[in-house]
Amino acid sequence: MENKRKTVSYYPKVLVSKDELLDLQTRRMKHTLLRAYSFVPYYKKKWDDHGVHPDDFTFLEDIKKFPFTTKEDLRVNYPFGMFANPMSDIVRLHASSGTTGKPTVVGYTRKDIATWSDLVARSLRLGGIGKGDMVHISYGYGLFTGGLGAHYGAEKLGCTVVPASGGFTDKQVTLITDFKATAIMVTPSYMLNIIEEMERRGIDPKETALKVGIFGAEPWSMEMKRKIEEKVGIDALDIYGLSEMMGPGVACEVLEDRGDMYVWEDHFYPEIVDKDTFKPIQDGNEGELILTTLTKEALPIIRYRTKDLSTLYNGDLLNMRKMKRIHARTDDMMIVRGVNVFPSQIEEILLKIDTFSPHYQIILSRTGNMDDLTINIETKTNASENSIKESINILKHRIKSGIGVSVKVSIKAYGEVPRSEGKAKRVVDNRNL
Ligand code: DLL
Repeated sequence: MENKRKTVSYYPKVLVSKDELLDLQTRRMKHTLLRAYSFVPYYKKKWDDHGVHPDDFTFLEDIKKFPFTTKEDLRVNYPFGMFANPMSDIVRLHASSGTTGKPTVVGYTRKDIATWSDLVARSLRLGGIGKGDMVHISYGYGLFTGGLGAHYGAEKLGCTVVPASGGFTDKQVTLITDFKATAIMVTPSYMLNIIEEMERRGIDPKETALKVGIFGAEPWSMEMKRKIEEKVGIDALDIYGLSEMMGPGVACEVLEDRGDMYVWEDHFYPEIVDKDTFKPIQDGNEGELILTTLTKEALPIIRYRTKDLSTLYNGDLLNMRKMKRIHARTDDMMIVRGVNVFPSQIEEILLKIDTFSPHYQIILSRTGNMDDLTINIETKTNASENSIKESINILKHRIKSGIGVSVKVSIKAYGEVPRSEGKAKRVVDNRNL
C-alpha cells in the first residue's frame, strides 16, 4: 500500500543518536536502580541477598549482575508491595487477571500516565495516525491496560477517540460505519470477529473509512496480518506491551519501516536471554525477552522475565533496536507426543487454506498415555463437501510435514467455535481433567 502518511519527522524525540541513547539509558537505569533499592524493600532484600548494589552499576552491561524479576515477585507482594511511591502519589491502578491465583496489580503516578500517553501517542504517530484521524478503540476498558492505555495516547495526539471497549460486536460495526473511524485499535482476533459481523451484514470492510489498524495484546501470525490487511484494505500494524512494564506502547511497528517493532528504548531496556538457561544471548538470536523500566516512577521493574520469545536487531530507520514480532510465549508451547508445537505454527498453516474460516481453537486431550491435538474449525458457508474433505487432508498433511505432529480436525457448525472479544483463548487443555 502506498505510504502517504509521513511519520518519523513528526516525532523528533525518536531521532536520537546511538551515543545519546546510550547515555540516556545509562543515566535513567542508574536512577531507576537507586529508586528501586531505596524505596522498595523487596528489591533491597533481594539484591542484598544476591550481593549486588546500585553502586555496582556503571555501564549498561552491568545490569546483567542484577537478578530477574518475575510475575511471582509481583504476586508475593500483592497488591501494592512493589510500589516505590506512597499510595497518595498513585493516580491509577490496573491489573492483569492471569489464569490462576491473584491478579498482578500495577500502579501509575501522574507522571507515569503522562509518559505512557506520550509513548502510545508516539506509537500511533509513527503508525501514520494524527490529528484529524478518528480512532475507534475496541480494546477492553477496565483493569486491562489496553483500552485506557490506547485512549490516553490517541487523545494526547489530538485524535477523535471512540471509546467503544470490547463486546457488542454489532454495535461496534454500526459505530465504525456511521462515525467513519479512520483507525482502529483492537486485538487481531477480535478484529476478525468485527470483520465477520460486517460481512454478515453485507458491509464490505474495504468500504469503511478505516486506513490503519494497531493490533496487539496477543500473538498473531503473519498470515492473520495478511488476511486482515487484504479484507479491510488497511495497514495492520503491531503494537506490543505488557501491564508489568506499563501497558500497550512498549514497542510498535513503524509505517516507514514496516516489519517487526521498534522498542522504545529510551523508556525500556531490552535484553534477550536463553529461554532455558537464562544466560544473555547476542542480538540476532531468539530467546526470552527481558525488560527493565527506565522511567517508571510507581513501579520500577528490573529485568522482568516477560516469557515472550523474540529477537533484537538494529533497524534501518531509528537508532533504537527492533524486536521481532512475538509468535509465542515460552509457556504457550504444547508438547504433543514429544513434539514441541506453538499455536502460531498451526495458525500460520490453517489460515492459508481458503476453505476454513479464521476462527479456530486447539483442544488437547489424552487417550491412555497418548496426547491428542484436535483443531476445531469452521468452514466458509459456501464450501462444498468435497473441498472440505480435501482441505482437511491438506491441513493434516501440512501440519505433519511442517511441524511433525499428527492432528485431528473437527469441523464445527457456523458460530460454534467461540469468538474472541479480547484476547483469544486458542488452546483448551483437557489433559489433566
Ligand atoms: O496485553 C498490553 C497491550 C494491550 C498490548 C493492547 C498491546 C495492545 P497484558 O494483558 O499484561 O498487557 O499482556 C501482556 O500479551 O507479555 C505478550 O505475551 C502478549 N502481547 C502483547 N502484545 C503483543 C503483540 C497487554 N503485539 C502479554 N504480539 C505479553 C504478541 C503480545 N503478543
